[in-house]
Amino acid sequence: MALTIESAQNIFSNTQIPSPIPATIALFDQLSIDDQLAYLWYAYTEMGKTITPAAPGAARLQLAESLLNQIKQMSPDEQTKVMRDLASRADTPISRSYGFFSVNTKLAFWFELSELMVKGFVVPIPIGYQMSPGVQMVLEATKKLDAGQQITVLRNTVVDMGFDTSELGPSSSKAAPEPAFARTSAPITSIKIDGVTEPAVLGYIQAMNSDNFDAAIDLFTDDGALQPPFQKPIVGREAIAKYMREEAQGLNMMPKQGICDVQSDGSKQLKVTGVVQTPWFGVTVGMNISWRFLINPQGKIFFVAIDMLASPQELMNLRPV
Ligand code: ECH
Repeated sequence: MALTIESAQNIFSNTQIPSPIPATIALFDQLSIDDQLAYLWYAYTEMGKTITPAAPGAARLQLAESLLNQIKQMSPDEQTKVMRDLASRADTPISRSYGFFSVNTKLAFWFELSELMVKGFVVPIPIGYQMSPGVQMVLEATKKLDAGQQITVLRNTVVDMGFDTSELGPSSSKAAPEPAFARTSAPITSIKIDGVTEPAVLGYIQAMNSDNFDAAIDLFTDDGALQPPFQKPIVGREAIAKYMREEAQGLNMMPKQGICDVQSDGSKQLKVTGVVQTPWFGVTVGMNISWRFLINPQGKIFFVAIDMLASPQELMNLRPV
């Protein structure tokens, strides 16, 4: 029987518990634009008391530099308008430029903007703002999440800002190559996963942990797919390679345990749970995740889905009860 992405997406779906992350983002989406910006400010500064992101490298900041310089030169009212335009995904030149940024450049842009706010070059949020009950409610919901889930909420809201450029084709300015992300610690390359000896899985983790995306891609079938958390599958080696270069640099993947079900056609379904660290927060934040692999009878990865776990208990939840 031919493997299909649709059926692959459903492997181990009975072991998945809905994550509280989309529920928190749904509450955020209901806030007014000013409330959304205020929420992000409070959530980010509150979080900053225990964990702070590492400063993005100069090469990455350079990609956002022109926008940041324009904003620095604006009046406080104009600065507030730019932030509102970004949050409401308005069609303005700045919001379009932002829309073309990669995920990490979007994060670097806001990182730098928050620094400029603290230094007084950019108007802080909120000016004379009274926290609304809605913001309070989303902040309360956010406090109940673990640190890995909290940074995912921040990341996903930041990624969604700016004009939606997905229908526009490539940016007219030449696409700058994605700058390298410095690793915060030596890559973890000796991989042992309780219950899993599948070479494609071990090879995948090892390759990803040393940013060797060519080696990781070689493990996929030509029509293979990778489904990042809360996203649709990215199909085909070229598209996966582009995604990895943009978004998977500097990650530390620490799979702990897994299960492997061999199917009658010789394909294998594996679920592996463990912890991933992002170079933004290094060892200070661990995200509990699972990988669901479908390996074809020839030992190639046909599909892998990465899911954020609802809770640490789920790390052990490898069998449907
Ligand atoms: C201020 C107020 C105004 C509005 C805004 C503000 C600034 C906010 C800032 C936020 C910064 C947030 C950051 C978040 C970083 C999050 C990173 C995450 C990474 C998760 C990665 C995962 C990787 C999984 C994968 C695996 C694979 O096997 C394949 C690849 C891949 C305050 C000014 C906005 C500054 C820095 C959550 C889970 C395991 C799928 C990638």
